Amino acid sequence: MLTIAVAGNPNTGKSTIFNLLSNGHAKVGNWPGVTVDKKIGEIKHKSLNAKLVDLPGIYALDAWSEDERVARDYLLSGEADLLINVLDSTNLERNLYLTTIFQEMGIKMLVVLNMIDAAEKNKIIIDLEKFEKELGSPVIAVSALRHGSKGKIINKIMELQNTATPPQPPPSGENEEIQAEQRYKRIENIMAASVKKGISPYVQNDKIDKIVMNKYLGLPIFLLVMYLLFWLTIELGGFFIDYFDMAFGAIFVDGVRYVLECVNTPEVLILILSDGVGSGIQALSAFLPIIFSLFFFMGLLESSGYMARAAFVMDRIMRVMGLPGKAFIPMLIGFGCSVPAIMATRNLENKRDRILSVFMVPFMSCGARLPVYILFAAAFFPGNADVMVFALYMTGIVLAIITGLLLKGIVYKGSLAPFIMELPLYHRPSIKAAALNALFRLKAFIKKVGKLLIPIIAVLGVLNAAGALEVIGKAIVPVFSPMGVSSDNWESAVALFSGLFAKETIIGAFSSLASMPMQEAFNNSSAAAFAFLLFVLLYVPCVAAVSAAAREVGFALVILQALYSTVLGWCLAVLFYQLAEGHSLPSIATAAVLLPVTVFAVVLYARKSGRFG
Ligand SMILES: Nc1nc2c(ncn2[C@@H]2O[C@H](COP(=O)(O)OP(=O)(O)OP(=O)(O)O)[C@@H](O)[C@H]2O)c(=O)[nH]1
Ligand SMILES: [Mg+2]
Repeated sequence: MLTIAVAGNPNTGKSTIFNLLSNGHAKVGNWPGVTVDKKIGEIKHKSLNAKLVDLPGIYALDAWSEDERVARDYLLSGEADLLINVLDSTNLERNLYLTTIFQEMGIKMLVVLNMIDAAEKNKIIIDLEKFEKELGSPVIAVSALRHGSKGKIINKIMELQNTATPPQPPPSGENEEIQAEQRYKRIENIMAASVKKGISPYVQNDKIDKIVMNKYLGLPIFLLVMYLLFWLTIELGGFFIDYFDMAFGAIFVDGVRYVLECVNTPEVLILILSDGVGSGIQALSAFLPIIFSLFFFMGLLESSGYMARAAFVMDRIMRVMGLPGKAFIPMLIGFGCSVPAIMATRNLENKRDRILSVFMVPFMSCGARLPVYILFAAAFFPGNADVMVFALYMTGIVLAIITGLLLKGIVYKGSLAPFIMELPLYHRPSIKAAALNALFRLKAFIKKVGKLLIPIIAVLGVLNAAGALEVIGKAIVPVFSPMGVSSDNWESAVALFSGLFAKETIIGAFSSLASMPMQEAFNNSSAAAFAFLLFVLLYVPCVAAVSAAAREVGFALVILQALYSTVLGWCLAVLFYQLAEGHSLPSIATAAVLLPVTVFAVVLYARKSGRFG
């Protein structure tokens, strides 16, 4: 089968074209470094049947970071029969450098001038015929977002299948510097012959950037954007919660019970299926609108071009503390899900920065935790639920930064890699694309939760019916009593345990087990509820995140991270609850002692095992 690789500079629309050609769902976002691993798809169109490979963006063939290495190694392996070299039409001069290198490699290539819509908008005029002639490779111009581009690219691929591309003779210069100069000279000629420069698209950007990246306004604007993101998510998602709750309750609790009663099912089974699994599903249904709106608004934000600016703004602050600003992009992605966020750390050049990030990312509240917050906040803090949720998000960010500082200050001394990132052009986000993407991610969410939650709740239901769960729950609940979980609220302890598999199961497990509403279970104590949420925010990330992190930095470090975050979560939840309730200094003292002791132990272990360096 024909193998086609999509390659080019970062953020030129490679993954968008990959998705277009293969009906795929590769992650797309408007900043360099979105794709960090190669992704494989298939083109099935009329008579064309080919394997399609999406690669991380690169500027040249020298690789600095993990993702660049993936792209370079693949291209050098010679596995691809044809290369689709994607260029950003508004930035041809820069993008063509890689094209000249590809030509020298002698690989068959189709040059796709993408984002032609943006070029047109900025009055950049490209004479395609001349361009193609000067360059000496087949060229087409498209906008991946416009209708009809798929057919255009595929037709061209089919045309090319039977033609040979003569390799461009490599530059004759004896060292790299001279070779680079020769390439730039060629590019200059191509540009002069075929491209009329319009208004620089960067002028408009600069105006916006002067404000959003302003020394003083940058941070408040970033916080405002974050607040807006969650406020919109809560408003839109929250609006539908009750409808989903009612509809799913009618089907999965009452409906299931009715059907089972009709066929004379034993009461125990009805209890497990309708009150157990059914109410678990009902509780989770409340998540669907929230998850959808979170993904939707995150999608809009990710395609706008603001993420890279936020990283710059945060870089200034983090750099003062010795933390890399580039690590902030994985943290932002972590608001969606920790797994892709942990993967995104591959974009960092420094191994040490990557380890720091893997410790920091899980403190970002992921999409699975948000609904837990919202449901609790709605029950305990009606009226200012959004403020409470925002407070949790901020706590996460602050703790992530403190964690970075701790590691940085004690274990990972050393200088920072400079923060170099091309600022993308702002794009007007496409509502349709964001909605489709959110829908796709929602489906994945339902699949994952369905696979995990239903069996977990069923097992819990059986254990519960046998009376075993209460015994186990009551045995572990004392661990949580200092943070306000009373001994008759053992269901919460069990729910926390089930949250290890996926944090969204916390609510599902709780509702399927608990015989009373949330408020009663927590004795109407909002302090206890908030402490509980703090613990949910901080304790061990879910299995998926843990295993993703293990793949990136190894098992030992991940166990350390899990221990650290759980102990930290426990201490803070206890500290908060005790302070808020204004009693029992001993517990506060215990927490205050435990915290540094843990940190010390972590550091000691790290030093001794010599794993960091
Ligand atoms: N205006 C416009 N935007 C586009 C076009 N193609 C892609 N985009 C947007 O450009 C941004 C980058 O697209 P991606 O497909 O993620 O780019 P990529 O080349 O895969 O980027 P990396 O994986 O980071 O190297 C996204 O916000 C896309 O929606 C286009 O033809 N016109
Ligand atoms: Mg990509």
